[in-house]
Amino acid sequence: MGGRDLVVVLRYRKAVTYGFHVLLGALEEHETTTRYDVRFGESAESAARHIEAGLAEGARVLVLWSFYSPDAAALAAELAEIRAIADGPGVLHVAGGVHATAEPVQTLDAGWDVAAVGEGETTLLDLVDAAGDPAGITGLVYRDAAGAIVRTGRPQRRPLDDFRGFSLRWDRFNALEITRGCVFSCRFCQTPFMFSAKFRHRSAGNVRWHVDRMRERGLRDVRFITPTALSYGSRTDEPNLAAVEELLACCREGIGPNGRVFFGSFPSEIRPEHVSREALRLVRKYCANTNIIVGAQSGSDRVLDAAKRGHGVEEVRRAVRLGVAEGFRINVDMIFGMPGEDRGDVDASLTLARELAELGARIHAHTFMPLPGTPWRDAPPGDVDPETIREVDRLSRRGALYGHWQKQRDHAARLAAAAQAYPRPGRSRTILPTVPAADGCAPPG
Ligand code: B12
Ligand code: SF4
Repeated sequence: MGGRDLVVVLRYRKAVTYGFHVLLGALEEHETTTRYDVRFGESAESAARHIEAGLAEGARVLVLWSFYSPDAAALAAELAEIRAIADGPGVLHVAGGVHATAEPVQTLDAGWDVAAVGEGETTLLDLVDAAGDPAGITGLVYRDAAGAIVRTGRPQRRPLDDFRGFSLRWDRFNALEITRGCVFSCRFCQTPFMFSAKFRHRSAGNVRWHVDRMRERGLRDVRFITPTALSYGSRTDEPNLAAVEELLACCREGIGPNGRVFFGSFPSEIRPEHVSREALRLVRKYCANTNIIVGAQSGSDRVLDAAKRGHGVEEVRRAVRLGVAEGFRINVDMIFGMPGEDRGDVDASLTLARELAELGARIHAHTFMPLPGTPWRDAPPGDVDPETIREVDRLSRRGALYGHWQKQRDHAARLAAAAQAYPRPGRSRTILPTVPAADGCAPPG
């Protein structure tokens, strides 16, 4: 067991795993002189035990955390718990992912030693090469000995084909990321700000390599991570159906007769204006899903404009009708409580929800959350009045509506309080648009 320079402990939670799997996929192919080992801390207690063991072996211990904003506060409490059990100068807690990227200083103040910002592949490989010493590694934010914030800059954004989309060595599989970044810029969403406002697609050949490996391992279901499914292969806001067909055909063939391909269902939602008969027929031809998810977000064109969605309500109606006509079950994402939404807008959303439910769609209701890393980070938390809640409940009882929108109300309030505690330079809550503002799926998470 001895002779290791570095023990990498993942605080591995079932809720958020994909980012870690992608990082492990990059690590398994990386040649380094550092002698390291990776261990999975599936609970606070097991993470603490791995840290203790690493220290006992005389290794430096790099503890990696990956989480989204709503979990940040609870995990900060867990970090303190772990530190109370196992800690030492050789232990470095690094938080990465969407929250750490958007709020690095909040992350440090919450107790982590280092915040990793942006895409993590090269950052992690550099950290492993340096046996866990963060000094000078690009993509990090930390405090120096005097307590001043050090920012080492954003890591390079590399082509998706450069790294594996899951980990063979550690046997960790997930929906395959086929597209990173997004040309739309919906004000409630972090994706284009995290990964850039351009699409980067994994090539069909590279996707096929992954599908072949999955089949060899006896895995049967192929799913995709993408901000907007029908944008695969496109550089613009228009779909590229030829590229989509090439992708689906090669996955269908690769996974074999007993396998299944899912496209247009979570986590690969479809924008409403991209829904066409031709696109739906491609899904039916190659895929196993009988449902698709379409992002509507609001039944008010005014709110959609303010959110810079890049489509209107009519496109949503058309998408649902087409989907139903082609025999799909349609799930429609809607957000209640968006900034500037007034009673008339809420009524318009409820009317649309009822109309789509009549057509046979199911509404996936969300409460607006002012998410870090989005243009609406400083907006007031989404609130939903009792009357709307009653109507939404009626739709839920009919099975026409689902979602964690009540829980999201609590998240929203906490995020708004955190945003107020960390005002962005030059910004204040008063500059929020109460309505129109004119940039462009569903809340992808
Ligand atoms: C898949 C997904 C989910 C899945 C996750 C499944 C899983 N087992 O991992 C599920 C359904 C659980 C989910 C849930 C939610 N999600 Co979600 N989800 C996504 C989605 C579509 C893809 C995320 C992903 O895996 N991307 C691919 C991986 C490779 O990217 P990544 O995780 O960011 O990791 C990279 C970097 O961040 C970094 N990195 C990540 N971790 C670490 C750690 C270290 C140490 C380092 C160095 C680097 C690093 O390196 C990775 C490779 O470059 C994104 C939108 C998008 N297109 O990105 C939303 C997104 C992440 N979700 C979001 C949200 C808000 C939620 C929910 C709160 C929504 C809700 N229903 O209430 C919940 C919260 C769940 C929770 N407990 O935290 C937001 C997060 C914004 C924020 N600031 O928090 C996003 C960005 C969408 C949006 N609206 O903007 N989600
Ligand atoms: S909501 Fe979807 S389309 Fe809009 S910016 Fe986010 S990922 Fe892109």
